[in-house]
Amino acid sequence: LNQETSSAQTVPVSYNLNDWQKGYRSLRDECAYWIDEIEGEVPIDLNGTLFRNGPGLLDIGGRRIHHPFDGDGMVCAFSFRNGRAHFRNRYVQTQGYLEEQQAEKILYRGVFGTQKPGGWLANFLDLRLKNIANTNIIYWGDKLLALWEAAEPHRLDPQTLETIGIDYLDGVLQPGSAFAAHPRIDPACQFDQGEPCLVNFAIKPGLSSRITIYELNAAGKVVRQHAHAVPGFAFMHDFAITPNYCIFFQAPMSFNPMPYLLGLKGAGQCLQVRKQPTQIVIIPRNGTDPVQFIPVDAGFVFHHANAFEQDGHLYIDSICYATLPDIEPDEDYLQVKFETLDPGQLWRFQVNPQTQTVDRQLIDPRCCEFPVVHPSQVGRPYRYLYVGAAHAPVGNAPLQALLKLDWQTGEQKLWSAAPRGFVGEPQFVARHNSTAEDEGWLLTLVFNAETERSELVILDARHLQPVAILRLKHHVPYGLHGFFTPQ
Ligand code: 3ON
Ligand code: FE
Repeated sequence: LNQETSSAQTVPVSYNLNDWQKGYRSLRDECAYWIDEIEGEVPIDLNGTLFRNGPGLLDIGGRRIHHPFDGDGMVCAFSFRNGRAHFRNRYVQTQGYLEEQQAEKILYRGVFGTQKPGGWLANFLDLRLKNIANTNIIYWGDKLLALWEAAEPHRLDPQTLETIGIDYLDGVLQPGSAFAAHPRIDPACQFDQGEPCLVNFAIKPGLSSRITIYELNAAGKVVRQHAHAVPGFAFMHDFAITPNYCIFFQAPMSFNPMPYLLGLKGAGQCLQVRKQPTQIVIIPRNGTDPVQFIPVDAGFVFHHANAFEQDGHLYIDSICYATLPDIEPDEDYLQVKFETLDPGQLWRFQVNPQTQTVDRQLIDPRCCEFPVVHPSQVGRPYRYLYVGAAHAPVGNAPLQALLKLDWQTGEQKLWSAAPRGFVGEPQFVARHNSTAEDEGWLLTLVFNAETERSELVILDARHLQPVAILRLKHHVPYGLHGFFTPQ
C-alpha cells in the first residue's frame, strides 16, 4: 500500500495515480471470445447477459479527447450460460463515430470540452451535437438501446452488438429529441395492471426548461407521455421513481453560453452550480396532478439510489456532491488531484408533502458513486443498497471497492480491490426463485493495474465475497452504466 498522505486529508492513499490513469486508454479492438481465464467458478444458475456501456476511445487521430464523458460509446456484452461466459465488445456505429474514424481526426466538438483541432476559430459557432451513445444500455421490449442523454437512442443487435440505427420509439421521438440515459424500471406498475414498465425522461434545457416523462410498457410501446415546464436551467442526469411520482433534483445552475458559442469551451463547461438550494421536483406519474417544487440543500446529484413512499412521506436516497469541479480547457483529466475535490456521498432525504419540508441525513462520509438496488425494490421500501466506493472511509478517491449497506441494521460490508484494482458500477442479479432481497450476485468490471487488464468479478451479494474472477485478454476503459437481462 502506498502510504503517502495528502495535505487535505490524513488518510493513507490506497492507490497510485499512475495505476488509475492506465484504465483510461482507448480500446480499439472489437473482440468476441469465450473467457477461459477464470478463478473460482461462474455460478451454474447465473444465466443471462450483462450489457455495459462507456467511452471506448480516449483519443482520435492521435489527439486526446478533453474528457472521458466525450468518448464514443463502446458496448460490452458478457453472456453467461451453464457456467460458461462469453465476452464481446463493439462500438456504437454513430454517424459521428463513423465519420471521425474515416477521417482519422476529430470532426465534432464535445459537451465536456473536446474541440476540433485548429483553435477557437475552427470551433467558432459549431453548435452541432455528436450523439456519442456512451452512457447506458438497456434491453426493453425486445430492443437493445444505447443511450446518451442529449440525443436519441441507438438500437443494437443484442447477439452481435451491431448497430441497427437510431431508434425513434415507433415515431414517438423526433429527430434531435433527447432521451435520458437513466431509465428506471417500475417492477409492478399500477397503471399497467401490475406489469413492469420503463420510465424515462427527456430534458430540454433553457431559461425555462422542459421535462418530458415517457412510460413504456413491457412490449416497449410508449403508453404514457406528459411534459412539464420547470423554471430555470435544468441539467439533470438521473431521476428516481416511486409508484406515484418521478423525482428530480434540480441544482441551481448558471449557464453562460458565450465561451461555447465562441469555440472556447464545451457546453458542459459553461455550467456552474450556484450556492443556492436545490429544488426537489416531484412530478406525479398520473400526468395530471400538479408538480411540486421543494427546496433543500443538497449540492449536485448525478445519481439517485432509490426512492419510496412510506407513512405519508417520500424518501429519496442520493449521491450528493457539495461542489462540482470545473472542467477547465487547459486541464488534463488524467492529472486530477482526487483529494482536492468533494466526494460523492450517500444522503437520505425525507420529504413531508403536507408541510413541504425536507429532512436530510448524511448516511456515510465515504466517497461513493454508482448505487444500485434489487430490481424488484425499485421505487419501494428496500433493505439493501450496493454502491461503488473508495477504499478509505473518508476523503475523495477513485472507486476501488464495493459497499453493501443494510438499512435495517445499519450494518455495512466492504469488498476492496485496492491497491491496484479500480471498480465500476455494480449490477445486482437476483438468483432465480430467490426470496431474500440479497440472494443473488453483484457483477462489476475491475481494472487491474498490475496486469493492465480488466476482470469481471462476480460476488455473492449476501456475504459480499467474490465467487469468480473472469480475466479478460485486454483492458476495458472505465465505463458508465450497464444492464442485466436474464435472456
Ligand atoms: O447545455 C446543456 C448542458 C449539458 C451538460 C445541454 C446538454 C444537454 C447538451 C448537456 C449535456 C449533458 C450530457 C451529454 C451529459 C453526459 C453525461 C455523461 C456522459 C456521464 C456522467 C457521468 C457521471 C458520473 C458521476 C460518473 C462518474 C464516474 C466515475 C466515478 C469514475 O468512472
Ligand atoms: Fe449516470
